[in-house]
Amino acid sequence: STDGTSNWSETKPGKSILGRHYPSDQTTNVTDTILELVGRKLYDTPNHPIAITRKLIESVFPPPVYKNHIATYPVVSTKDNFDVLGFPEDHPGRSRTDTYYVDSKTVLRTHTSAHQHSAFQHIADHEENGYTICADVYRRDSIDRSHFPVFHQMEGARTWQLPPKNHYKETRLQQQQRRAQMIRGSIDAMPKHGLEIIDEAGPYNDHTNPIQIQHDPDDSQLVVEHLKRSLEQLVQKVFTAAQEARPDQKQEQLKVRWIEAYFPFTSPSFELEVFWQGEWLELLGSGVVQQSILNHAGLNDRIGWAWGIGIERLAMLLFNVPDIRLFWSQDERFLKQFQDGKITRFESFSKFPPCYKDISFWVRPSPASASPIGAESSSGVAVAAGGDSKKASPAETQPAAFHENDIMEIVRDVAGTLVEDVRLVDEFVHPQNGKKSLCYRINYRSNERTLTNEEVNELHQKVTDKMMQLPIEIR
Ligand code: FA5
Ligand code: MG
Repeated sequence: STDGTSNWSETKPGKSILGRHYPSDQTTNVTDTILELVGRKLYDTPNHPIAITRKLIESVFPPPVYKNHIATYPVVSTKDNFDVLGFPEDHPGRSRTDTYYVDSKTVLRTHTSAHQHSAFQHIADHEENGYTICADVYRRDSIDRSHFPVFHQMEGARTWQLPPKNHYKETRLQQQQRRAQMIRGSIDAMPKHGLEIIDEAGPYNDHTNPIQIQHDPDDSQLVVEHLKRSLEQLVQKVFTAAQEARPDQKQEQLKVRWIEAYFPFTSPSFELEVFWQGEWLELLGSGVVQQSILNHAGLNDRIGWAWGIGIERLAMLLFNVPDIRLFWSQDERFLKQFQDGKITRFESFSKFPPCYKDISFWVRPSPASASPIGAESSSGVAVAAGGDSKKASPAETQPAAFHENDIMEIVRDVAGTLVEDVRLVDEFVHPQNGKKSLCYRINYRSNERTLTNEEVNELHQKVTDKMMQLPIEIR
């Protein structure tokens, strides 16, 4: 340019993602450590448990009713990831503490629902009824054996074009029966399962989990019943597969329950949980699709359901994998245990010793310093969010709020898969000055080898140094 300053887009550093370049801006928070995991295609790696699990889910939701898609490119617009799904402007899922922004308008998708709109349009254009989509997804999230910042989801949806209600020769009851029969027929066609499933949610709840006003309550309840029975088929298949893998041992009955949930893009909404290692583990979110979303895709005359499942979570149950980090392992002792089309019980190789390091600090008093401690951060469910976590810089007059996910991100960035979990172990408020003190315990432990003391000390020092960037005072 004429004034001698160089072109902004040439000098501004950026991110390269699968061959495309994105100039960074002040919103960018995606790290190189995360980008190293982009493009691994575990869902398409022969003999990998993620691929085997993907195929097992597809076998429960097969063509022609469900068209099975894979979405390989992980960068999507905020419009597709949030706006078209009805996320309100202030939804915590949108914040930089929860989501990896490539730039202010572009994110690494946080869920497969980012492709829901185009999948529904595809259905409309091709006169199909349903789909599944498998993809790698990305979230700034807590660190433990069932959470990893890169994971895999599968989304499924099914729609029905119900016959019109205004058939003049029929009574209202006859119309209702004919409409119901469409969905009832496919519910009855599913094989009965012998699982004991606790339904704590019911088909809807007027106050907390309502039927949409556009929907006939009978239609909505049938769609919910079809949704639940379909996903229970999947759970049954997991259970049977696990049993067949170990015919010598009687498998303990899986404990499974439905609970109410909230997503901006479904109502009523439900989550399915499984009892695993002494706790309820969330497998999936689901619900009756918001009619406005179907209408927007040209499916005005249809009603339908959708769900989104964590593939790792299901794979952990299927193969008895105790730690989500193992799916990223390149260790033959892990990889050689799995074979396409087979469900086998993973035999853990010896567990290496843990090394615990604590980090204590004062949180700068700030109006929005709450962190969603104990809540599953989620692309759907509204949890208390800590607001924006822009790195505090001298230029900033307003101190940024502390958010727990910022610690998680630093630990993942420094130590990658060498950390098993990070837990809040102590929290108190100073009686005089009202400042809050937090203590987090980091468990450094490799799945593949014994870490040396020096190595752990070095990692922990790096974590401590990087934490200086946060709006906290190390104690
Ligand atoms: C969603 O992502 C919704 N898009 C699901 C959905 C689709 C609802 C369609 C309704 C209709 P949620 O944020 O709860 O929902 O995540 C879905 C699943 O992903 C969770 O139940 C869990 O199994 C898995 N999951 C979430 N975070 C992680 C993580 N950090 N590591 C591994 N798995 C995770
Ligand atoms: Mg959830």
